[in-house]
Amino acid sequence: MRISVLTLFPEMYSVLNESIIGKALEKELFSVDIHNIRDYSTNKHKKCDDYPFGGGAGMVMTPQPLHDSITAVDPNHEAVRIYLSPKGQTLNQSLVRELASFEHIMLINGSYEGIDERIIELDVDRELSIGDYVLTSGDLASLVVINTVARYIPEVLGSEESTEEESFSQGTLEYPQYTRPQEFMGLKVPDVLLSGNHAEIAKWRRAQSEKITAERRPDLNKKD
Ligand code: 4FL
Repeated sequence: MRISVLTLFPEMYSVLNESIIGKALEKELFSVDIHNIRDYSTNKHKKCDDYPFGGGAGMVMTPQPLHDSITAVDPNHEAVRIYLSPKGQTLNQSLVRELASFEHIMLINGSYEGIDERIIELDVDRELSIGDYVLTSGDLASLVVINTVARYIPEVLGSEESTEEESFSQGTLEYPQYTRPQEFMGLKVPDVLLSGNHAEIAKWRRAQSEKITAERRPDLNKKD
């Protein structure tokens, strides 16, 4: 899988060199190519934003650098072009799985005041939000998309991690986990987990998942 990123803040993506994602990129299990939208501005000062027609606060990203960077990186429109925006479809685990099935996605990042609407009309396939709040730019949302999608790429997660049993994968929240020691600050690990009875352990975990999901997230539908 290939993920192309168009941004005014390429340095924000240095976090991709860390942790499990950094390892996966080193191993070339997928690729991320970062493009600075400013490099495509034909303005003599490389300007990429301007005042909104009709007035109002803030600046709007101009269409030229966006359109030229999008078409330079994806000339034959082979990528699924995604604009990160609070107006978009809200990301969830099933949408992450869908995005992970594409060969090439492009993440287009605007500043918080947004981009010229004509770019959305001309060049964008989908608008995606990571939640109901406003960021200073789409870039942190793009990093969330990259991180969540990468976990579905074969071999990115080691054998100890799994996308099958975790929160949301069954449409439920995950059961509580414990590790050594068996007693910590007077608190004991539930006996069933030490019993070696795998059927009883599975039953307990299922019951715990259902209880915590009903308490905290009754809105989660069983299939997510
Ligand atoms: C994008 C917020 C995706 C939530 C400002 C610019 C945003 C965002 N999800 N805030 N883009």
